[in-house]
Amino acid sequence: DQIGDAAKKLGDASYDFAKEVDWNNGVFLQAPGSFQPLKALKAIDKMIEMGAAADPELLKKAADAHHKAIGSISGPNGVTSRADWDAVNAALGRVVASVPKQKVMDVYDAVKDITDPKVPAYMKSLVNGADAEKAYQGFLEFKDVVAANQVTTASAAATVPTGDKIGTAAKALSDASYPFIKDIDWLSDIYLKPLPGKTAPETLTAIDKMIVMGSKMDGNLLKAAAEAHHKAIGSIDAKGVTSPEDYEAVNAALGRIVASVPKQTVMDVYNSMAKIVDPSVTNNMFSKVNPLDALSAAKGFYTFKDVVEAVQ
Ligand code: DGD
Ligand code: CLA
Ligand code: PID
Ligand code: PID
Ligand code: PID
Ligand code: PID
Ligand code: PID
Ligand code: PID
Repeated sequence: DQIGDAAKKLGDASYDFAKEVDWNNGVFLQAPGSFQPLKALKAIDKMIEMGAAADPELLKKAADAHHKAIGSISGPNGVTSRADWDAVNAALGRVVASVPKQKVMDVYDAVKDITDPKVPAYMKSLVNGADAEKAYQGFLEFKDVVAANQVTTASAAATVPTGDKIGTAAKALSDASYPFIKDIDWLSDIYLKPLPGKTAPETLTAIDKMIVMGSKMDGNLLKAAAEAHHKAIGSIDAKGVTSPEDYEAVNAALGRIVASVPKQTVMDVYNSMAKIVDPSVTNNMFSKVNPLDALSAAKGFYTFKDVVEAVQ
């Protein structure tokens, strides 16, 4: 297709740049400017809306392309192979083309709103500047091909199951855990801190398992989960906490996407995360909330998971 061909030209223009970026640099975990959690949540909300509008098949293929690209990483900078670099760009270009232009620009504008104007120049200062400009020129040509292949209307909303066992169980889980949700400081910057003692390649291994799980999920249910998160963001209070109803809808939606993949795929995520998350992290989280609320939430989760497993 045209986007695939254009991605090869983009690769010619950008792979030198890609090799020069230090993908293992911890700076990419930082907020791209001053820490503004509510504005950052707005930007993420725009990404969620774009994801919910995207073609689920193309999202799945983009996830697969990333998984494959992680497998061909080499060298100290963590760069993927030339072929996989092109395949990722092609897959993302197709995702972009599957949503109306305005949804893409809304993401750009919202991210721009939390990005210090000095950040792009700083990024450029870490690589060969001429190669960065060559890559950007390639992006500008690529985006014209994407725009020429872009849909003009948004896809239909997801179908949300009703009266299913997971929906009923989600009510009990939500009742048991909402007090805990209210105890958590959602606007803290602690969630942007590096995991103690873990390198980027180690962390990427666990993220890879999530990518694989995402790729196996039922596309309609994944879309529904994104829509549920978007709705929940719309009802947050000043402390970032969503309403009980929207919280319940998020739990139901996530239970359904978990049930749509094999158990082992879920356990692969859990086990790889358990390897990189030191117990001090969990204990620190626990120390900041009411312990009885946390224990009630945990009990609710362990009951919920049996219902999910039964329909998995
Ligand atoms: C950039 C963009 C990269 C900056 C990276 C910041 C993004 C961080 C995202 C963090 C989000 C949170 C997610 C994580 C949450 C964690 C949860 C725990 O360098 C601009 C200005 C605005 C930049 C900010 C907006 C970036 C938006 C990027 C997409 C967002 C999506 C992704 C988010 C991440 C999540 C992924 C899943 O656009 O951009 C560089 C540009 O900066 C440079 O400016 C451009 C002008 O826009 C353009 O108009 C033009 O002036 C150009 O061109 C210069 O500069 C000129 C000529 O016109 C060209 O022809 C050519 O010759 C060129 O010069 C050559 O120099
Ligand atoms: Mg990605 C984007 C890393 C998994 C879906 N992703 C980005 C970039 C960053 C990144 C490179 C955001 C920051 C930025 O804009 O820099 N993703 C990244 C990693 C992983 C991952 C490390 C780990 C596996 N992503 C992942 C998965 C999905 C996505 C699983 C779902 C399938 N990701 C996704 C989308 C988008 C990203 C939809 C974006 O739109 C965003 C992005 O790249 O926006 C431009 C700048 C970008 C780069 C350095 C890489 C692109 C290089 C282009 C082709 C040429 C360079 C041009 C110029 C020099 C700089 C960019 C200017 C900009 C205005 C265009
Ligand atoms: C400018 C000036 C003009 C010239 C110009 C110009 C530049 C405009 C630009 C630009 C626009 C632009 C847009 C970009 C958009 C990036 C969008 C990224 C989206 C990320 C998403 C992440 C996610 C997911 C995901 C799916 C999940 C939901 C999420 C489900 C159902 C200024 C050059 C024209 C870069 C969507 C993918 C996993 C949230 O206009 O003169 O330069 O860049 O998890 O959904 O699971
Ligand atoms: C524009 C203007 C509108 C019209 C429009 C428009 C286009 C927007 C577009 C577009 C946005 C867009 C985004 C693309 C992003 C591509 C990102 C590629 C990332 C590749 C990576 C590869 C890799 C790896 C990996 C992880 C490793 C690092 C690597 C570590 C820690 C402008 C059409 C709407 C194409 C990250 C995965 C293995 C490098 O908005 O008018 O057209 O395209 O090895 O991580 O090692
Ligand atoms: C400039 C002027 C214009 C011309 C121009 C220009 C240059 C702009 C540039 C540039 C922008 C730019 C951006 C780059 C972005 C790279 C993003 C990489 C993201 C990597 C990640 C990696 C990671 C992980 C991971 C999970 C870990 C955290 C991390 C935990 C809990 C100035 C040329 C356009 C290079 C996200 C995945 C392992 C961080 O605009 O005229 O030159 O470069 O380790 O999670 O640990
Ligand atoms: C233990 C001991 C026994 C008792 C026991 C026990 C506990 C086990 C547990 C547990 C397992 C467990 C699993 C959990 C799994 C969480 C998985 C999260 C996945 C996240 C993903 C994120 C993503 C996306 C997304 C889609 C994108 C890709 C991504 C596309 C196509 C120890 C109690 C049985 C909590 C997938 C969603 C946006 C990466 O066994 O005695 O306690 O918890 O962006 O994909 O867009
Ligand atoms: C298990 C054992 C195997 C069998 C198995 C199994 C089950 C795994 C499961 C499962 C995992 C799982 C995960 C669930 C997670 C639910 C998470 C809910 C999150 C809700 C949020 C709501 C909100 C917001 C929002 C953003 C705001 C904050 C809030 C800010 C900054 C165990 C079956 C495989 C159900 C976060 C979105 C508005 C609070 O593996 O043997 O069954 O379920 O307002 O952000 O303000
Ligand atoms: C313990 C002992 C057992 C019993 C037990 C127990 C407790 C465990 C606990 C607990 C675990 C736990 C975890 C918590 C996790 C909260 C995660 C919140 C994430 C929030 C995010 C917010 C954000 C943003 C956002 C984007 C911004 C960055 C942020 C940028 C660029 C010990 C009870 C089981 C509470 C990600 C979205 C706005 C950070 O196990 O016997 O009690 O709690 O602002 O992006 O700015």
